[in-house]
Amino acid sequence: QSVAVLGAPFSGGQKRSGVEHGPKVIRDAGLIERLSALDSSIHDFGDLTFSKIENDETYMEVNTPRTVGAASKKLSGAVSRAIGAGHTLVMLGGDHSLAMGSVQGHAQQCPDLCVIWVDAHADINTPMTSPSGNMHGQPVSFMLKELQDKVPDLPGFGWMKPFLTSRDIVYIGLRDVDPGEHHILKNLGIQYYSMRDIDRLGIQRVMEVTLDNLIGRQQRPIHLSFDIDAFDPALAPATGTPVNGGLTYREGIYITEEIHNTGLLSAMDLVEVNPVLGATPEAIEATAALAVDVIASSLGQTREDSSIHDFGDL
Ligand code: DIR
Ligand code: MN
Ligand code: MN
Ligand code: MN
Repeated sequence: QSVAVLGAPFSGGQKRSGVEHGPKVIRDAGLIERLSALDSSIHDFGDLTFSKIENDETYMEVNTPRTVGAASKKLSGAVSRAIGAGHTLVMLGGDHSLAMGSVQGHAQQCPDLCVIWVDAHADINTPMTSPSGNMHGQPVSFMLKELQDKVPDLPGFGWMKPFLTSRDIVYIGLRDVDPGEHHILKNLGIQYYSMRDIDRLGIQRVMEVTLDNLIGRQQRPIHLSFDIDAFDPALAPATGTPVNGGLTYREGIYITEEIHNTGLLSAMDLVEVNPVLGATPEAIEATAALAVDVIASSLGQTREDSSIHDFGDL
């Protein structure tokens, strides 16, 4: 297994600046060292650079569509190349609009992939249902074939055609879903496990059903799109849209351990870490350290054996 780490310092999918510094604070929290301690070879591809697009006017109430479209297009190409070269890809955001690029690039190499979206939010608004106009609340609607005629052609998105069906995605951690999003989830029968479902079923059962739904019948590559705001704000305060009542540390780590144990994780996003929004240096460091734990656990760090050495037969 070889792992590629790719930073995407981009904030144009929402209005709070600072999330473009996510890749730096996650690296500063020791990501590469932690991953190097696992049994994989790590290739740090550095950070992409995104150019600002002038006169990027609002289009159908969507903010900065050309900037977001160009960023995701660039990310898509880089992700596709890394996965095509045989790496497991880790994308460091940046805001969650970037998932349009990372999942699309992944799907170019792995058309049969499935997506596990861990988030307080469903990010499935269309330009018409979005209450904010922010594209980080909309990426899933651009990916789904079933929503093709609900999503207008935006400037900057000519490169992107829907490629996912509603059966290929499962949500975990939802607790702030807009009315239009709820309508879409119900209408399309999309599987989701809200925080209430986790309270009722427990995280063990939620993961069992999630993985059975997605890979029970056929093995296929998994894309994990992890928004740090899935965690409780007490654990991940440095993020743009915190919502009370989120995942515990143990629930979050259990999710990633179970995904690792499938052996099918092919790419992941870790998004929405915004160091500017941490009230103290400790709040920022805690959020970044949590992001590192999520990534390391997804890639095989366990709570049962911190050793990388083989002792043979004892
Ligand atoms: C809200 C917030 N549903 C929106 N979305 C967020 O703007 O569409 N996504 N924060 O991560
Ligand atoms: Mn999100
Ligand atoms: Mn979110
Ligand atoms: Mn392993």
